[in-house]
Amino acid sequence: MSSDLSEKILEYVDQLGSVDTLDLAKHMQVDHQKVVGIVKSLQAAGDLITVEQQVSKRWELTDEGKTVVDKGSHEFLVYSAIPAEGIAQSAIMQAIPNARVGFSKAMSSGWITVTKNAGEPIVARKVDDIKDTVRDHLQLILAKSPDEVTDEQKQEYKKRKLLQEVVTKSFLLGKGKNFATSVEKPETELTQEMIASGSWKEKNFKPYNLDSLGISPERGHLHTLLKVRDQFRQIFLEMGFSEMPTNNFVESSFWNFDALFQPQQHPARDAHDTFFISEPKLSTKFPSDYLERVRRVHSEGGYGSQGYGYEWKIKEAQKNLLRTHTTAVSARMLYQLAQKEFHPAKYFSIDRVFRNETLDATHLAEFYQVEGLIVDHNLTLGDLIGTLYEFFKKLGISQLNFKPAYNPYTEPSMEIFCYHTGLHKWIEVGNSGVFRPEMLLPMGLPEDVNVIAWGLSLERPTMIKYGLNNIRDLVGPRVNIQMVHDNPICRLEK
Ligand code: FB9
Repeated sequence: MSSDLSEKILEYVDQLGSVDTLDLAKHMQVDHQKVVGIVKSLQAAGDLITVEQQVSKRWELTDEGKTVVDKGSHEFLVYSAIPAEGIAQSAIMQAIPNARVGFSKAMSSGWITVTKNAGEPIVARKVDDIKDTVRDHLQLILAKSPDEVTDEQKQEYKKRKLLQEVVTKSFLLGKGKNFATSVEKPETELTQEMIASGSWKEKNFKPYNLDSLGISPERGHLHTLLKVRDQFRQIFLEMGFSEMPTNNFVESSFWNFDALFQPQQHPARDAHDTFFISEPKLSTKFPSDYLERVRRVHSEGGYGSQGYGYEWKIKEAQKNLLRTHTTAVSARMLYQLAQKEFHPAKYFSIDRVFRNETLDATHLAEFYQVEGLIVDHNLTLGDLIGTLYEFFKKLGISQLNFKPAYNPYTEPSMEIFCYHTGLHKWIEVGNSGVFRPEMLLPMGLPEDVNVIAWGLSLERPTMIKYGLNNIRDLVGPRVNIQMVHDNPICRLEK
């Protein structure tokens, strides 16, 4: 089908020298767009033909214009509906379609009069007969002799939506420098036998389109969460933080709780909130002197603290669990830091934590915790607040509010809120505090060294960023892979 159509076109060009695609379409009784399609493929076949875009405008009647030609112009219909003795204006308005336009045109043409005395205005004929030039003009245009109607009249009828100007793009075809009446599909491959037979010499090869982009190879796509993780990583690295190693989901209660001065009877330490490990059930390797200091600060206090005054049990501390926060990793890092000659440090972690919580639209039994901490001499709550403003500014958040909170391992503690311009409301964006001396001093950190820290999740900002209301659309078996595929890279601050 198309190949002979294209050859038909080439024949026309051959006979006529140059031909317009509109006329071609008429000659060959095919849709103009189809001809244009074939011209495009002929163009791709090398310099077979020359193609020049033509823009032609022509006047065409609208449906209303066609009605006028059939029944007469609106003003003509109004005039015709007026009996010799005149008629009530309202009657005309009801009786004739588009009476309003017709009436005003008949008035402006001086065909009718309106007498407004006491009762209802009466319409009467002003002249005995009229000529419906509008109709005549439209008829001329319909009869393909538009030049007999002046341009301003055409503009007038266009304004009256009786006429419309149709712009048609077409192409003037001519003979190209390699014109032929048959489309010899250019070779796209230089094959071994062509080379062997030398037939390549008289073959016509399709020019290489060196600008064409290759097919983008199917490749994996970072999960949306990991795209956001990278953004957070970037922010921390820009602020001079270094990442803590978090590759240990299984942790001992000692580092997850005891080292953080979280008492052994704290509700978070029971199986309702924490996933304990049955195999291996216990960890036994702890720095014994440090463990002793932790036992003492829990049970008897010290470092200016009265402690909790309960009998601290090593068994409890040995229980393995799935870490409930990456603050356990922070404890390990701070302990290691204390074993060396002290130097200020800034650490961050972004990794999974596990909580045996009631599942709902925004909570799963695991989430990615983002945590930052700064260790230095005489750090204050002010330093923490200042740092939080710096951090959230890089997230595109400038309005923060702080609400006093409680964590077993920080005093003072603050929940962080931001005014989210997109959601037009204040939302909780994290938690923070100054680690307690009962946590730091047993590690061996110097007296005047303080640690400020804060934490948030990865899921919440990701859900807000990508407009997801249910965590299961972000994580888990229900995730629509296309969403991961199509989700643009994440610019948190945007
Ligand atoms: O992520 C949270 N909210 C959030 C964060 C960013 C954000 O960005 C938007 C683009 C603007 C939007 C929302 N939250 C913390 C607040 C709430 O969602 C909260 O309901 C849920 N929290 C999780 C814990 O749920 C049990 C988020 C998670 C969380 C909470 C606290 C910490 C870490 C994660 C912490 C801590 C901490 C405190 C002191 C010292 C060290 C760590």
